[in-house]
Amino acid sequence: MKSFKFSLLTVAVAVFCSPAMAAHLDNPNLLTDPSFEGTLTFDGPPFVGTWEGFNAGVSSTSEFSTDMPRTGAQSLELNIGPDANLFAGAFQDANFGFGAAGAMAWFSGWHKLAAGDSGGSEIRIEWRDSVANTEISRTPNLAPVIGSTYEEFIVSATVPAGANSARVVYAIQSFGGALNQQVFVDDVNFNVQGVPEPASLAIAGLCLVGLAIPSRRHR
Ligand SMILES: [Ca+2]
Ligand SMILES: [Ca+2]
Repeated sequence: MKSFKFSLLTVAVAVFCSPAMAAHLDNPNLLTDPSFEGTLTFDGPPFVGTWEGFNAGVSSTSEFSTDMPRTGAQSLELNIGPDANLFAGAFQDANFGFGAAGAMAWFSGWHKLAAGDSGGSEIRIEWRDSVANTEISRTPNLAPVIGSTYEEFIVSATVPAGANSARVVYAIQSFGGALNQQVFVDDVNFNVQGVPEPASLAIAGLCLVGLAIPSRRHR
């Protein structure tokens, strides 16, 4: 009877703590305004707490628009006109603190092309030291083919030593030749495994205690 109770406890702890909490969306989202419902800024640093837009100027735009939200009232809308060497995008810095080296991190979201358009995008994480204001390294660009209905993208990476901040970047460009492209992005998420909200610390502690008890009994 005792071992049966411990089996149930083990199962309950395992289901609650391991697979579910390892999934990327179960870690707290470290981005501000992940659904692009606020205002896109073009005013330089700081880049924490708001989205910063950038574009090539002529025939290129970055904006929060109400044309194609996936959720809420707005999404990020990026446009480049029918010329080569144009670009448009947005980024935000998310600070997660020093000491996370080796932890898994994810930048995910949803995107779609305007019907009839073609071309891809460039999605990446730039790892930074926010104190020294330097870039440590960056992930290769994720360059998915985008469909005309909202699909999820995920850039997954390991936090490098020396980084305490991530600059998440979403951009479109026509450096390879003329495009006429309109892309919508919504519901983005950046999280680092093991960087919880304060409220999550109590749950993590319970998981450690729960997993420790049955393993000692089985010896
Ligand atoms: Ca939205
Ligand atoms: Ca700004």
